[in-house]
Amino acid sequence: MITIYTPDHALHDAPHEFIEGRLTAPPHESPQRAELIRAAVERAGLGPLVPPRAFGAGPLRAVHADDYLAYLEHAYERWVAAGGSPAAVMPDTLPLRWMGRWLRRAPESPTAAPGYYTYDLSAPIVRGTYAAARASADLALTGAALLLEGQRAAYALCRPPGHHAGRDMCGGYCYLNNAAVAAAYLLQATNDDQRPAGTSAVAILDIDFHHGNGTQQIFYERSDVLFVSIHGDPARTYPYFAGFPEERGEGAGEGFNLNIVLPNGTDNPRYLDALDQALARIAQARPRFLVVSAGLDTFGGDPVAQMGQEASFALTADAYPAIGRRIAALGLPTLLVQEGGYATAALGENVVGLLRGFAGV
Ligand code: OKP
Ligand code: ZN
Repeated sequence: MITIYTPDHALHDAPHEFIEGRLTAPPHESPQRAELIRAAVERAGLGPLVPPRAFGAGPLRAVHADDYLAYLEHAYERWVAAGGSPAAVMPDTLPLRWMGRWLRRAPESPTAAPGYYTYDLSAPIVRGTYAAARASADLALTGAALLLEGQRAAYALCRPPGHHAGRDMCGGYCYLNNAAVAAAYLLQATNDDQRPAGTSAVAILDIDFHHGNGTQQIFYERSDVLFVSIHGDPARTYPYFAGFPEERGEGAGEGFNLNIVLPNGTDNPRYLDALDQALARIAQARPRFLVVSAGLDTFGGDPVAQMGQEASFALTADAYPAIGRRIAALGLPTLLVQEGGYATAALGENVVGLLRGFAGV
């Protein structure tokens, strides 16, 4: 298994995060996570570690709005120049339902613009955030390119993660949607006109504990990318406002979005059953490529999944090799993209378990 890695992830190092009204430090999504995973992957001798190639902003535009990309690139310097706290960009005014009618464009003020492009208080922007997010997307794109060149699989050790980032919104530690960008890039190798009805050229399987609301939004009205997500009940956990089973896609995308919700305390057997159901849907779509949003926060005791009184899963380390094996059994060229996973003592071994299971070693 090829792992694509860059130390540039560390350019994104947020000073704090809000959890239930408390400003807490350090944030759960930290540079240490990626370094722990890199060390474990190296120790396990799973295969080469390769650096990303530089793709430029072009492939990002297939997924993200131009104004959002420009915002992300300049948000920090403009915020600081306008008197915002140098600790991090963080909105203080968020347009909610009643403002929808008048919500057409971002405010010109650099201290107000974050309210337009941010939907929670879990996505602070610091000086290096944009560079790190670009590097993270380049990892996923490099993995996609390797699949196009004939590799069976690749693992992009992405950080910051991506699956909560929408077309023009950051949130939930995510700025650029790495999995979505890779999926859109893989579409270039597929011929849409010749695709039989009911099939998708690319499938995204999201196994992070949290629903991939950004990915769902990006592909909601499209049939060329099937989105299947297994996650905690949004009635009881982040991202709260999306991820329900009745969200099945719209227009041309109807039937190409599948949300599988599992209860609080879900254990290995229950999870693997749901995974089989997800994989059956993917097999039915006969995609040419699979992108996996690989979050490890389904692990029992994960501190982000288990925030406050909220629901979480109870998978053990044994689950991850089994998950990897089952995904590999689809027989598709597969890009694994790192998403969440915050139980740092077990994170490296759980990633290794997933990759070993996939590789059958
Ligand atoms: C990112 B990923 C709960 C606040 C939650 C954000 C969690 C982001 C999870 N009240 N904050 O692992 O899917
Ligand atoms: Zn998560």
